[in-house]
Amino acid sequence: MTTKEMIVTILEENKDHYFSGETLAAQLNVSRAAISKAVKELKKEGFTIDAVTNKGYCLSSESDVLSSAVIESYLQKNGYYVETVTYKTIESTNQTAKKMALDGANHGTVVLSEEQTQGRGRLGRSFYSPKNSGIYMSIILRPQFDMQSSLLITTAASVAVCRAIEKLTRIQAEIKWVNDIYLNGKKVCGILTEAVTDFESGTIEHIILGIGINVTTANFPDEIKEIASALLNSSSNKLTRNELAAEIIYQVFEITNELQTKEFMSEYKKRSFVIGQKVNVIQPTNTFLATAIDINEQGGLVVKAEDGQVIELNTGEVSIRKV
Ligand code: BT5
Repeated sequence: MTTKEMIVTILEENKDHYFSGETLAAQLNVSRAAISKAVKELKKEGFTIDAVTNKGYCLSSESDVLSSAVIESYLQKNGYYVETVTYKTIESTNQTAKKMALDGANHGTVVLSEEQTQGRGRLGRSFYSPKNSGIYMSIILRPQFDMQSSLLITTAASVAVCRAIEKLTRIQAEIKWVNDIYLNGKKVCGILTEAVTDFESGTIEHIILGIGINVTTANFPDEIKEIASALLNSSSNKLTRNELAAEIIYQVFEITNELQTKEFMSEYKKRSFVIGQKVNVIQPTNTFLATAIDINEQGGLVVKAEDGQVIELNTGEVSIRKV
């Protein structure tokens, strides 16, 4: 870690607490001039650091800048040593992560960005990703598990995101099959999983797990303002996006241990708000009304059509709307 990264990690983990230049210099074994120079650079990067004579430096509780050093530090405390890369702006973290995976990036590498200019949803849809208010990230996974278990990663990731949100905010978010997280009837998070398979062996080489969360996002564009919302109100928010991103990454790593046993499936069902609801099933060539009755062991949605026929829908090309 550079001096700058070490300072920001100390300050972010002790927000509103002052550290003198002398204390930081001694702790990091560098000169006070090096501390002062690093603080100046951090301010330029957007961190709100107060510098008060005789008290020292303090990161304001309003400061909320994504930082790889801070995220990695949170993860290390939980036993995960992975590389994270943070951009100010990028077309799509999934796209960059895919390139990095092809270039040999390690299992667990994470790409994050403050903003995406071409954030992607499923089936060619887009994901609105404005700067400074959301978390847009892609985790590269090189699965040790079989194909069937790998297919459940989106289902598992939805539970992992809910666990992280609940742990840090006590908010109980709900899941709309298959990949959306909802709060008070509005979407706050979407997940896009893309897998690269080895054609000859039929095994999965790597998975790009893309997660987009509206943390304090406001002013959604007209097309989505009725359906989209943010997880937190920016004025009452004390949680940093670094903490939330790190917790989500941690929960994703942890839940991959449940892929074979499928332990998380009962939690997925409990958190799912479509079971028992009337839904409109939208397939590429067909749309029909049905009642959602269950989620099967493969993460598929089991619906009962109006003619009584029970149909199991797989995640691929199907969308549902509540009616
Ligand atoms: C998704 O697709 O919701 C998956 C979104 C995944 C985004 C992440 S961000 C990091 C990574 N890099 C990427 O490029 N993507 C991933 P889908 O289920 O197809 O939903 C897309 C639909 O959600 C759109 O057609 C809109 O109706 C709505 N939508 C778009 N932006 C939204 C937002 N910010 N919040 C809530 N809803 C949104």
